[in-house]
Amino acid sequence: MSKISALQKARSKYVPKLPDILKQCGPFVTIQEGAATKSVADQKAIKALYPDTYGLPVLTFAPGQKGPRAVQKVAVILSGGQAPGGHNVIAGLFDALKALNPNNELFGFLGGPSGLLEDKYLNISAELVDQYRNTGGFDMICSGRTKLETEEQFAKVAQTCKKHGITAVVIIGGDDSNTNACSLAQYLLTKKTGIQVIGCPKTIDGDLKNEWIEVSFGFDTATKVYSELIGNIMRDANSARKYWHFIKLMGRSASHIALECALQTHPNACLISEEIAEKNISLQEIVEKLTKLVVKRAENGMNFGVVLIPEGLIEFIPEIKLLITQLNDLLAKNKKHFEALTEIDRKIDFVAGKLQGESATVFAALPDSIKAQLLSDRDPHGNVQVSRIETEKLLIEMIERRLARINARRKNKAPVKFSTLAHFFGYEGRCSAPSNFDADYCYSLGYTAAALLGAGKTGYMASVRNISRSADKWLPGGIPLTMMMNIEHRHGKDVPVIRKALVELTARPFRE
Ligand code: FBP
Repeated sequence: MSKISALQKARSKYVPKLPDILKQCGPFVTIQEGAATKSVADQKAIKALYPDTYGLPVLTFAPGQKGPRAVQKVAVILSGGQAPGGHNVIAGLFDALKALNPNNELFGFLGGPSGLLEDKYLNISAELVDQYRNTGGFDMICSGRTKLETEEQFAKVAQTCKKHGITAVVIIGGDDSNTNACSLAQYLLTKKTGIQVIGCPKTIDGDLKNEWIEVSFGFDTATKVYSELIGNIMRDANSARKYWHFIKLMGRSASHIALECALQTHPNACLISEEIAEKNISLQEIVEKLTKLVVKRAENGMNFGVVLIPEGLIEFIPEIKLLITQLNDLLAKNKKHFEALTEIDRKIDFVAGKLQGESATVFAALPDSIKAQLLSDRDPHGNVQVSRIETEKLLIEMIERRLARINARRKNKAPVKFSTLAHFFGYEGRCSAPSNFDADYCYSLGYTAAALLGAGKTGYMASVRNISRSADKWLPGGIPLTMMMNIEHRHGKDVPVIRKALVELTARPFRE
């Protein structure tokens, strides 16, 4: 049996579409500069932190003079969670760099930002790129979640670049990774290294978007894959008529994925974290509402249904949010003692003994499995790893408890049946082969990044706009990274970050 299926072979031959301007003149563009920009908020503070990249204009492309440009050696990294189309960004970048000058070289640093720090890389060749065109995953050079944020780390990156004569770094990542790209660009300017930095908007979560970045790549494919799976489950539920399916969907913070899948599939219920937070809805109220739905459908003879749950929900439920904040503080203050406890039961008892007020009551009421998950390791950014918290099972268990009380009172009526299945759709969607949209969009983003490098730009994110139209009408260009930034309070400190886009309750998708 051949290792590559006929479908994969056919898929690898797909030729991604480019916007007209890039199709006509390749990466040889003339840069057109818009007016000076400002950050989305906290202008004074952001300007002070990024004096050399603050206020840069938005860039658009016009046809430029063809002819070889100065030789460049470019480093590329994939940062954070996988998203369909990452390999096509690299393919677009590679093809455009070679078009700018056949002697250009592309270094793929391995395992995300840590590859740059530890000088682990491979030379990206045409043969290698050809193996990965239109494929899912990030396995060509792999990814990682190391943060690039200290002076010491920036100095190491500069050292790695100097060692290989690298003239530019392309960071393909989400809001945190592009925040790091912004700081790295400023550092390299301050040190007068001449090394350029360009970011690319990646994340299936869809929360790296704004007026200029219409969508992050991977969102389109992941939501299509999840929607197909959800649709299959809905058909099964409707055929067997005996299970309630509780499906948790990825999306660390924002509920864009759950909302988009709900719009595509019309489940019986879909929770949206942003609405829960905005309307201050408690866990008890969520359970009450879902229980009512189960009872109502049972009374119509339908002991089945589908509920979508965004992965980040737990952190948006007001009383759990407070609990998590207190747990973070408590674990930070008692780190040594806590880590010395080897058994999870003792960790739970230790924390329960220290929590106070409402948080103590909330923690006590949670099933032990969820308590343990809330105490598990934080990610490198200090966040609770929501993908490991089984919110779908928590809701099932709480609804079961509530139904047991209701059934005990339903003397002359049949008890409400509630057979459940819990699912988590996450990893299986984010490494799928890219949709045609993501294949084209990613290739165009990589190509755009190379055009920006060819024009000598730094501190920009590659952007391709007008994406609701066909690819020929897309508008490539560059958006200053500082423009998307503001100051936020994270883990006890005020820090500059790219503003995350959450679901807006007044916008059309949610209203729909
Ligand atoms: P990015 O924001 O880095 O793109 O990651 C998105 C994501 O897929 C989230 O939806 C999920 O919470 C997280 O990654 C899971 O992280 P990990 O891969 O470290 O388990």
